[in-house]
Amino acid sequence: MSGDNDFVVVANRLPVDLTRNADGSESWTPSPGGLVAALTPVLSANEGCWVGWPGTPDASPEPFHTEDGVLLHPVSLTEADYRDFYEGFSNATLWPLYHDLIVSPVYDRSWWESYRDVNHRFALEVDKVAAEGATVWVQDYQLQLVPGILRQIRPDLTIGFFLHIPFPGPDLFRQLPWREEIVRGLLGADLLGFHLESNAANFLDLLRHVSIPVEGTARTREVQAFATGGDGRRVGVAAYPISIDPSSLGHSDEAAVAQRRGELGDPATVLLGVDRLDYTKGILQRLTAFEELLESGALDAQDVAFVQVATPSRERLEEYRRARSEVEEAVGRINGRFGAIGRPVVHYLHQALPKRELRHYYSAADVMVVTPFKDGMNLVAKEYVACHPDGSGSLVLSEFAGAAQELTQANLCNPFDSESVKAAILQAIQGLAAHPDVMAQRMSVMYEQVTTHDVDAWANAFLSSLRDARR
Ligand code: ADQ
Repeated sequence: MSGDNDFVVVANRLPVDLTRNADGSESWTPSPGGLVAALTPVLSANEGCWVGWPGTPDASPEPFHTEDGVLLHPVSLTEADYRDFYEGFSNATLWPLYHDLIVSPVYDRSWWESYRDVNHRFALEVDKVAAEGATVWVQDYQLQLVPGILRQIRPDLTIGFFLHIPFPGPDLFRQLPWREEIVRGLLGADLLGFHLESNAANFLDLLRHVSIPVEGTARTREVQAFATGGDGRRVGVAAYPISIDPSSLGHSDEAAVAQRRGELGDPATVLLGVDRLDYTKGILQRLTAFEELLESGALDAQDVAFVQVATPSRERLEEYRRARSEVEEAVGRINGRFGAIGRPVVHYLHQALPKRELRHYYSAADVMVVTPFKDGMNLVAKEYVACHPDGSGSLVLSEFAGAAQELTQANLCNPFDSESVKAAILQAIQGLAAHPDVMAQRMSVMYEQVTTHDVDAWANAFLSSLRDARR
């Protein structure tokens, strides 16, 4: 079967969420992510279609066109699919395995069967909408079998795949009982994209380990490596570091910044953390480092405020519930020890903020603290930098975030070592006071990097390699 769309994006989620209202009616809320912003122009220029889950179990809405002329084609997931495919195999097996076992992955055969089944259904939906010879771009770890299934049923398609999270070293990946199926699934693509050269190199090492022929070393898009798919096809492998759409952040002004700082009690220094509440992000460890700085007297609670915004995430999973309760316990303890009535030292929000509001906090923060144990890229670090065109502010960044490869002028730290996190926070605060010109120069270098390597550049680079891959 084939449809009439020349360009199809397939992702676990559609770029809009279906919400069921209290009166039983349904409405769509856009999710304004960078990926959506980057892909919408390509999709609307190419009679494009986005295939994905509408965000509510057991919902089967009809396909519809957005104002930009993009066809949204929903894939229905049952409550059981959500539990086994999404929460189970995607987020309790693959997510911890690909993030270097920060918690232990659970290997459960019934979750794997659900993953395989849901990947099949996604591929069949793509088959319905993709025109003869169309380009299909598959996104992320939830859909790693889709390229292989599509290759079988639709050899006419050009298929790209991009992994948004790290790819682990071969010794870790080999733990996965279904490792061969996943590799075969990925090799159905014409081009496999990773954030970093090291992720691509891990994938190529794995292939060598299982005697799949590989030519070259994956580098940037100019220097791809090639693996050999099951049918002898060449599969390009390269790194395409994702970025942000700086214009989507809007503008902040002095009044908005002054208002946010005033609400915090006008401290000398505002520190900020913004994350999905995920155990990979190192939120507890950064709060503990902050607490130790207060305890030692290196920081004075009168002079500082720490704002931590944490978006609720995957809340039915045990490890996420534990991460949340540990973070909330630490916030309470730190405020109990160092706050005063009406003057907490940590301001904690467990909610998603509108981008406009987030922008004001990014602009108001003197020091952004980004301390994941492992992160594919980390867009928050790039968003903060993009909100400081005048060179103000300072970034504390984990060496284990993909973004550290590009944002080399940040105060880099090792999140596994609390001394290193503390030293980076102090360096940032003291640097702003003692060497403002040097700090401004460093922020400006990073601003230039983020604004010249934006999400459009990322999408164009990947799609141009994908066109070359099928020539
Ligand atoms: P995430 O793990 O979700 O992404 P990140 O890259 O930081 O992490 O992106 C989070 C996005 O959500 C940012 O755009 C941020 O502004 C927004 N966000 C976070 N907390 C928010 C809040 N409280 N309110 C509103 N918005 C909030 C995965 C990978 C990353 C990779 C991206 C893109 O884990 O490593 O960078 O995909 O490939």
